[in-house]
Amino acid sequence: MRIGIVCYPTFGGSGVLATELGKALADKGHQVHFITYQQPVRLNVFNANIFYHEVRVPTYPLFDYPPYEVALASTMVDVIMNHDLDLLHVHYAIPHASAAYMAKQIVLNKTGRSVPFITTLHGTDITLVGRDKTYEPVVTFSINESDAITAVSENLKEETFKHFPITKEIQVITNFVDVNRFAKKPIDAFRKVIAPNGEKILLHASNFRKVKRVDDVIKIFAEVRKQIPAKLMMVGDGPERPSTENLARELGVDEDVRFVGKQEQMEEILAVSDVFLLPSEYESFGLAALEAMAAREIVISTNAGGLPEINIHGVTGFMANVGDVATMSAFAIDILKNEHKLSAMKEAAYAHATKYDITNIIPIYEKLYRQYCRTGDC
Ligand code: GMT
Repeated sequence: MRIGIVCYPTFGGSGVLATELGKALADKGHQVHFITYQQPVRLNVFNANIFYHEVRVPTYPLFDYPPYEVALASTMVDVIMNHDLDLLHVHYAIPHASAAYMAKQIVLNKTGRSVPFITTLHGTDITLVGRDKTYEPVVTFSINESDAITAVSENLKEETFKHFPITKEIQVITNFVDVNRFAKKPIDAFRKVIAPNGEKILLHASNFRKVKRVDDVIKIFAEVRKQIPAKLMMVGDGPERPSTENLARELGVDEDVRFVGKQEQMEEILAVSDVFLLPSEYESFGLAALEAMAAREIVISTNAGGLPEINIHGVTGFMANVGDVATMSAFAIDILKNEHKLSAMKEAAYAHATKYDITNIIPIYEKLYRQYCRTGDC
């Protein structure tokens, strides 16, 4: 099949997922065309089946806001027509679904061909941004106009129906992980650099937005640090980072916390860590937690959104209510003091992650594509 993938090219979960999906489809012989404003961060391999089309947004002094959605829809039209795409798969509704709708109408008008588009809902496009009444009518319309709609968790499907008048079925296709890539042997030398005296290593990775409650990560670590020699790695970057660094200083744990910024080789970092902390206000799924589990790391998270669908309390990690720092700290202290239980739970986390292995999920997307593919030979 010839598939167009539209996503955010940054470190966010939806872009990561879309890129990994495209790479896997290309490996299976499909022709994949990424349409984004930048090379996606995980699109770091050469594959003859992968094409990248940059969306350029010409500026003009009149524009306070360059019309990205228009540029995106026009690029979609160009790629559909010149590469004879069978379908478009857009990740994150805003503004990708409405741009896809526009592109579809233009191609239909020009050629009489109806090119299907599939919209995958990822999280904040529904639970945060999309619900803003400035965007809601366009979001609702373009989701309903999608030929197929998928959501990355049961929780996100429920949230979508709760907050938008959606008239179509939403298929849940969960996020996935390439277990082979993440189940790496820890590099001892690397572990020693971070924890020279054999300290336990806790990890958090996100885009440091409010919804991630990064302050809670520092507060949990400060409690753990009172009882156990430990280090904390903070991966990623975003608006909350400066205040989080301040908090680490205020709580006197800054010597043991490393803010390492955005990292491409997450698997090396995950492999040496013991506990992944994700105290988010909301996660539709929590892809970062799944990648951690695949790397044999246990997850201590909140029970918000779709997290209970992947983090099994007492098996793959532990959960508490949003903001319940005391309980999350107690879970972390308890498990880090019990080496035997920690090892067993790490294996359980890994075993659970294998259920979400990329090889199980890609065929589900291929099946969906075949249902909508315009040519009979798909
Ligand atoms: O987590 C973020 O803020 C980034 C965001 C995105 O769209 O890039 O992530 C959302 O999509 C991910 C991939 O499906 C999910 O794993 C995340 O849970 C979800 N984030 C939220 O719902 C806050």
